[in-house]
Amino acid sequence: MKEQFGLYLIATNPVAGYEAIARAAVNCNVRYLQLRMKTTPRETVLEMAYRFRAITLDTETRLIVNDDLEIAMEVDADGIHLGQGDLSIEEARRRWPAPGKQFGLSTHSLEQAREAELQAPDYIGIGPAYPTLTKTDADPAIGPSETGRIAQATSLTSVAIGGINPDNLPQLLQAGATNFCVISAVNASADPAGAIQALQAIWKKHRF
Ligand code: TZP
Ligand code: MG
Repeated sequence: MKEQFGLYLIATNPVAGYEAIARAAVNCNVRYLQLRMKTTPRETVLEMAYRFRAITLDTETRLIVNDDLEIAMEVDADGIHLGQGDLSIEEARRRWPAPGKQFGLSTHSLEQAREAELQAPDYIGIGPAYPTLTKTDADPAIGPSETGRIAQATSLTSVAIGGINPDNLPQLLQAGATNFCVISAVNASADPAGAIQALQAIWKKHRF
């Protein structure tokens, strides 16, 4: 069953602070919250992952850890997000057999989305939909039409990502994207709850 939940939030360098953005996600019932601290020492990431676990425990918000399976397992997160060059979904599931854990995979083309169906992650990321400055090694943007086409073509739950903001979100949803993921549109805001609510309101109005 393809899930529809709207916003998937990644926490990376939030101007309001990591705990404030995590609390905002929980208060706004955001379905997925991913901790993504790529350039931070592992000890600090682990510490923050424990804090995120405490904030999201017994809430509607699923805590996903980016890249690091050991941290995800240690804090008993709800899942892990992996890229094309990371551990395979199969290997991650083998190493983390706890029931109900979510395994996400980034894809950048229809071909990769088709290939992902064979690996059966719980969801795929699709993008970058638009150019992004947040991920320095991001693939070239595939554009809203292609992002929407892949979201419609795949049998997997999907999340569009890359350069998404309140101005371009309607166009992306009209093109067929179902769920969407942002970093800067919420992390750059001093009022993360306000930014989340604005995006979710657009999603509710323009989803189909
Ligand atoms: N993967 C593809 S684009 C991207 C990631 C992690 C960055 C998204 O950040 P932003 O600020 O929403 O463009
Ligand atoms: Mg990765």
